[in-house]
Amino acid sequence: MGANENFAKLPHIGESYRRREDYRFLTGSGQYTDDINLPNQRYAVFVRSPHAHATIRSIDTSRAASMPGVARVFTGADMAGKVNGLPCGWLITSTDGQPMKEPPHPVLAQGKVRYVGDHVAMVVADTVAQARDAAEAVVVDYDVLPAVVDVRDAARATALHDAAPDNRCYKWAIGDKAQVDAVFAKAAHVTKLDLTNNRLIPNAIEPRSAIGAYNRATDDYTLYVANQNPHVERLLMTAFVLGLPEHKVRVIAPDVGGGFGSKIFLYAEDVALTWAAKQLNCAVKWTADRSEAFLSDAHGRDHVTHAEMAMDSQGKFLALRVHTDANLGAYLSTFATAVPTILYATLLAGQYTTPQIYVEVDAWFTNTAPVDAYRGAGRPEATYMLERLVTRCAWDMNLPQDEIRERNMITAFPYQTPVALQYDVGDYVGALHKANALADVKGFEQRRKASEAKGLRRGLGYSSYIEACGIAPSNIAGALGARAGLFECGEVRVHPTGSVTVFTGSHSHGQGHETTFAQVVAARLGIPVENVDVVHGDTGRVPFGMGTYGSRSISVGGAAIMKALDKIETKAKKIAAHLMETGEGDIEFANGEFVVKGTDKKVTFGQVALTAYVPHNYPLDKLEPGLNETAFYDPTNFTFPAGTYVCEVEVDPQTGTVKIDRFTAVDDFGTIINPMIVEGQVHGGLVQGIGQALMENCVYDKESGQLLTGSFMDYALPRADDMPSFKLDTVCTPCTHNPLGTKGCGEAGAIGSPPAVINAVLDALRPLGVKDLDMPASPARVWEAIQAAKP
Ligand code: MCN
Repeated sequence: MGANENFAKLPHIGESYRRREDYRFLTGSGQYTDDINLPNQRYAVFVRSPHAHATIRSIDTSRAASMPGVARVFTGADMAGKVNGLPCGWLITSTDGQPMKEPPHPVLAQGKVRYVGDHVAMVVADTVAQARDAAEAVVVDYDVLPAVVDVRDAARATALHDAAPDNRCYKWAIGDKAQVDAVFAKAAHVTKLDLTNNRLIPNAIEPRSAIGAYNRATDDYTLYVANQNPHVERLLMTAFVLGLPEHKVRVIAPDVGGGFGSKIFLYAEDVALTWAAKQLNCAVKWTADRSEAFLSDAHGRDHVTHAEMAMDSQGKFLALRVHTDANLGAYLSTFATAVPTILYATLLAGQYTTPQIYVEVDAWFTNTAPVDAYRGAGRPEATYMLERLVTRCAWDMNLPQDEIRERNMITAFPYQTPVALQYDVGDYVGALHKANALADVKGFEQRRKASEAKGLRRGLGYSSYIEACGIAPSNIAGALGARAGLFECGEVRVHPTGSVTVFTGSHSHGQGHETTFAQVVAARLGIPVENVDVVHGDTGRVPFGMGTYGSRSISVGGAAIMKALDKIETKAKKIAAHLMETGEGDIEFANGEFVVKGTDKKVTFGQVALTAYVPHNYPLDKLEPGLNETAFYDPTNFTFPAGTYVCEVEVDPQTGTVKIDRFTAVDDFGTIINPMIVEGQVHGGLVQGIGQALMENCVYDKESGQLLTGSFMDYALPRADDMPSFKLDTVCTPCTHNPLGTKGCGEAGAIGSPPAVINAVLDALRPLGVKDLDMPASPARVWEAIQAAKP
């Protein structure tokens, strides 16, 4: 199936339809997991570790178990030998000859706790209040051990796991070290940079929530869960943890109030609730409160990196050398191992022709919450590192930030990078020029002078990002050492009246799939968009699915639906040929009509659908009744959205306050299905990226391992009034290998924006002698950097 050049021209494509799902969300009639209540339902509360690292000497549940309303108190001992540990779903292969360490990750602690918030016991009672009271009555005797939270200290710290005595999970490298070293030895100039990518806490509006249910009559389980990929959740839980046949477990992810990656993973709570439902023969419900979410949702980022760029005397990039230490937290979360490797190191060519690249990653266990994918997952870390380094190179070479970028940008496609990926298409210079014009970069000097007259410093920052979306082609993921690739499934059910229900393995939790997927189907079949319904998030209704993350849904999930629609067209043509008494090769399909080539004889899509279910004089030996097709689509490559972001800030040197005055984003998402939804996605991503750059920071106490930013009082989320009015535009080079020509848009803003902001802040502060600054550029940090730079 090649790219459909004409797809973008079809009706419904490029139309800003309002999101049909918004009616139920805005009128309070959405159905989130916590809105669901089942008959015979009890409530779970988890006893969590107050210590970052400790041996459990004993757990006394006797008083808690006898308290009013308490059904049972479960501990790790109850599960031992019956429930396996949580698996890491996407393992990679170490490249240093040592096996990757995959220590056990018990659902409830077995003898040891490894981070504040680790699961120690689960109390199930008739009400939440009773469960909470009883949880406080569980007495745990801990022997506290030294904790480590900073990845730089991990190698020398007390071991968390017997399987990893030096706390290192793996070492992974890509590129030819000897060749890169040789280029560095002869380079005219080398620019070096040390930086930290700050740890973030995802904070979706809806906290995690789940209900485990069991039907003794049929021996079936149902798990309702706020989750982004119900089939993967079911597969991991049944095959690895509970040892159940998959068909005995139905996972339903109803309306989900945001995830940003944090709801992809199989969490301990989901397993414990499902298992307990059978033990107690009742439904067991749990909804995290916000404090639990801070402690126990998988966190994001947390890299420490040293990077070096070798250049010739004209600022042409010759080689890039990078070492990164990645914090994995206390246990391996589902996709954790892939984030600092496959999703990070392979992106380090960026938009540039750097011919030699060597990247080495050490991944470490620490006494912190597990770290996994968070909006962008590896790609924001790659972009932040590279785009900070490129701007530093520009300053070292006395070149404008845009000039050094343009000098090094890839202009011929397809382009094979030295770090495994092959970019199919792009227009990087076009996006840069458009961003310069839209941002009025020419007027910057004048605005800088105006700011100076007010005692303020003004700075301009660039970031030219690229990301690999449409995660993940099995062939490429496999070649990079991952144990699994990620295809997608779509089923198209045409009803006798010609309306259509589409079942997709993608999961919408704020991205508007119910609207955009309907646009795709309506365009392809030439029917009204209102005639298409989209079903997702239920293993009992959707044949299979890999879920939503890695901005994959339209390009992989949408492509699977397109493949099923191809099959629908093939069969529908046979039916049309039968109706018009001609050969199927004579039939053309366009705009919802089947026409006999070269004649005015035609039947509509609706007539064909009806005939499929009311087969009149049907050649049953050649044609089955019904019009219902399923397809699986495994992409041959990633999609590569790219763009240039330009940020302009004003900094008050007296207070360290940074104000974003202008922010311009020019992106290439290929063919755009719904411009309004895409704009919304970019806005959301930008806010998260700017939040990381200026405000958000997850901090653990170095000594005790306590989470210091465990509430919104300490963890600053950006608000609308922290944001400027964004200027957005696009360039368009349709993806060459999926039938829609689309590239993902769901993470771009969060990937491209942090370096643009920090580069702008540094540009403003350079005249004051400030050379470096880590995120978040909070007023205190900026002020301190200004003071430290004073002669
Ligand atoms: N789209 C389009 N044209 C394109 C590309 C996308 O019209 N060329 C539309 C799609 O049809 C879809 C939306 O834009 O309706 C996003 O599509 P896509 O880029 O394929 O991303 P996904 O749907 O796979 O969403 C995942 C992405 C990720 S990885 C994170 S993290 C994220 C994000 O989406 N989390 C979100 N956006 C979010 N938005 C909300 N509200 N909540 C989250 O948790």
